[in-house]
Amino acid sequence: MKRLSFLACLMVASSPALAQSMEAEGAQPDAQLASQDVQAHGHHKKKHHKKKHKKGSRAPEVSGFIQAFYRYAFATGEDGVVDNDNFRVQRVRLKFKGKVVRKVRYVVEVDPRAPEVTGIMRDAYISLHHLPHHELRIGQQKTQFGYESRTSSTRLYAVNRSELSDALARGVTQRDIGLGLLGKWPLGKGFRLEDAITLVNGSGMNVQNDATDKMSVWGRVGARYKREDLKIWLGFSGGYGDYIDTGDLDQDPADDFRLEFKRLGTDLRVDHPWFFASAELAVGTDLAVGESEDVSGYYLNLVGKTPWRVGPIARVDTYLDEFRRWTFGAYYGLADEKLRLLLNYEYREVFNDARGDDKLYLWMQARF
Ligand SMILES: [Ca+2]
Ligand SMILES: [Ca+2]
Ligand SMILES: [Ca+2]
Repeated sequence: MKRLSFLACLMVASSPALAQSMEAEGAQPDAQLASQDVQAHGHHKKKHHKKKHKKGSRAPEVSGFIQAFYRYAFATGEDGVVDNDNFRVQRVRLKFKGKVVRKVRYVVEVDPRAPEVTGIMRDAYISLHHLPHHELRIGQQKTQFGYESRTSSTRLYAVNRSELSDALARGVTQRDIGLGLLGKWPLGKGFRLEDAITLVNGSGMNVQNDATDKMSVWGRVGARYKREDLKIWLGFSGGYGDYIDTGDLDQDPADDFRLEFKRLGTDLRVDHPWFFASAELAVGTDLAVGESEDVSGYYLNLVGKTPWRVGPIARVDTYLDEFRRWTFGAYYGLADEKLRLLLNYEYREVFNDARGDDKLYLWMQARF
């Protein structure tokens, strides 16, 4: 123990500047909040248990959330068939993160509710903070494209992610295995440059072998402007890679085929004391069995703010001309709050080329 602390002293003494920049900025809003909480709680005990606290700083920080909803389906479609109303635990996450040694941290996140074993492990990466303003992630992580797909569901105002997020802003799954380099550069005068790139297998979350001989690349470059209570983000994203599409028969490899994709996207976000607005557009091509198909989609999302932490929600999201959904409703609790409620009515104007069954959601989230 003595030897360890001696070594630590030596390391810190030999690079005071590095030691100061040790607490690199968390790349995820969630991570920031969680560490702020821990710091706030830890503060009171600091004086009395200084030694204990120091030792405990290597202990994992545990956080997580539960999201549950009640859903009612309306028979507004033309097929005369409608889903039963149901209760659902939409997501449960347990997150462990912490420091290994100086400038080396880790994140492990699990979803114990996942119906399939390949859905249980979510984030699982080691992060290195040796480069200025950057974090290098090694392991399973979200691929970087656009705004919504990179963002934790805990911060969104819709029960269901946009079709753009699900169908255009990612490969097989939202997370994949590989390398990620994520940076935030303060430029002065309220501007910040944001850059992020991920190089992954492309075969999907928790798939340890790559089914194709190509890696997939997802990246985004953008800027944030901040003045008093106003924040504006603008970003441009791209994606390129391939994967094995399982075709119509999920369990039968006979109809599997290789799909090569290209994506370009832009995202705009405004956060103001009176409202939050976000919009994304993504276009691209899918190339499979010698045929090329153009794909595109967009969403516009507007959230009103009031002094009572409640407000209205409106969103439209599309995919080609085969999908158009309007989401109207209300919320209690802003994006970073622990207790949040959502009321979402989904008017499924076009769902698989036809009028869909509308859905009503009453949703609740507790974060801990
Ligand atoms: Ca129906
Ligand atoms: Ca691949
Ligand atoms: Ca198949």
